[in-house]
Amino acid sequence: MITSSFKTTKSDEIFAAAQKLMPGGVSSPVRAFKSVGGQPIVFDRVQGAYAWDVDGNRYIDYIGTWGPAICGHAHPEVINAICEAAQKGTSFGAPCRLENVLAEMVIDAVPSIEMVRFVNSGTEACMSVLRLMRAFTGRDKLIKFEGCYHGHADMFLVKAGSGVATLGLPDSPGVPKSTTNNTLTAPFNNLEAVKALFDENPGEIAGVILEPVVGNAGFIVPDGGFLAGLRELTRENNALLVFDEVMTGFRIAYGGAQEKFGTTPDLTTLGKIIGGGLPVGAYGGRRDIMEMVAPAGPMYQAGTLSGNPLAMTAGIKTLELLRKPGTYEQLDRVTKRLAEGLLKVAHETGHPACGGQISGMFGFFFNAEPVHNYEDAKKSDLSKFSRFHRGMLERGIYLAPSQFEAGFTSLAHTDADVDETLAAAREVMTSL
Ligand code: HOZ
Repeated sequence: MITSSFKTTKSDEIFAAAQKLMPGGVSSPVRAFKSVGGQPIVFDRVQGAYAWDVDGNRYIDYIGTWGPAICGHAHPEVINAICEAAQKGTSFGAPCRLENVLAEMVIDAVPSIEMVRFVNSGTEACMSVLRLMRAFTGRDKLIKFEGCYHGHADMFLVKAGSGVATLGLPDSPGVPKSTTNNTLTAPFNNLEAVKALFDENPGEIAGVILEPVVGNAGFIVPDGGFLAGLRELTRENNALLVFDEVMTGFRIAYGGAQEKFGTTPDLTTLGKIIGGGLPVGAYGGRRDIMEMVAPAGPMYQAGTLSGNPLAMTAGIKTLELLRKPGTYEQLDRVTKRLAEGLLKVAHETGHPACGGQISGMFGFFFNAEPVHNYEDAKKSDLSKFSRFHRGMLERGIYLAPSQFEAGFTSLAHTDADVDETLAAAREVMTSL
């Protein structure tokens, strides 16, 4: 039931003021709720599996700040560690022991990573890794997949997912053709299309970058053999394979998609969870490639706040919590109940739907046929999704405000939270 206390007066006031101060009233587009309609709600605080807005409404949060909050929001051990670290300063702009600690944890966990460079966001990690791919191979072209999102650097804004898919702007004005001429695209899960691109551009392609499990076109899993097939094709063509694990890293397994699916890329990008809720990104991989990065090698990339002690601390504490036995089993169990429950409710209330989950990452489309790529994802009933989203919001369930974003759970989500969510979903779907 919609609670009679569901009011958004303060959120509406704050958002109206924000629209005069910031483009679209936000600091990042998807959160403006443009594709689902209605006003976004303005958060006041978060804790565990929950978020509270400025009007006092409580939500079960399935975004988790877009992935980082895997241990639950504001985990006391993470917050205490950050507060303690802050006493010694927030940024050094000089080497710091904590960088070694987090680097070792990342190298131990992620199969492809022998050396790592910390940056400040997933976007920064992906734009840097592309420079490295080009520097190492001496080639300019790259292959990306339709609907995959690798941040907002110019050369990736071609048939991109996430916010640009949400707003129907898969390319962007302001990106010169000269920067995207070398960006080749293929449909996700289509090895033949990738092979054709290699055949048409012999000796010119630096590598292939992908989200091994797509989270920015909704949630799309790789078909059996797709990742291994890409590994083979890139090897045959002396090109690099890069997994963008900004979303999947430490989320679908401690070692990410590469551990889960047993395919090891040459390079990997990370973000979100490794910053424990503070801004961090990273790229890493084979030692011989990483040694090209300055000052070890000639490929330049730098950052004043990179490796800062606060972000390193939050990342270290988060990974310490995650590597305790049973965490991924718990995430998987709770999220499976949620994803299977949503599908069951949809089918029982007469709505074609498909979806799935891996560990604490899930997705759901109003689409009868399974989704293998971005074209399939676009066939979801987007108007129905918008109404579903609003109905869930009014019942205290905070879902990603876009069909083209994955959902995330945390170690703080309980069976009771899932039961409450499914009861709300049944009510909303019955009324659609
Ligand atoms: N682009 C991110 C989601 N895939 C973040 C969106 C936001 O923070 O608004």
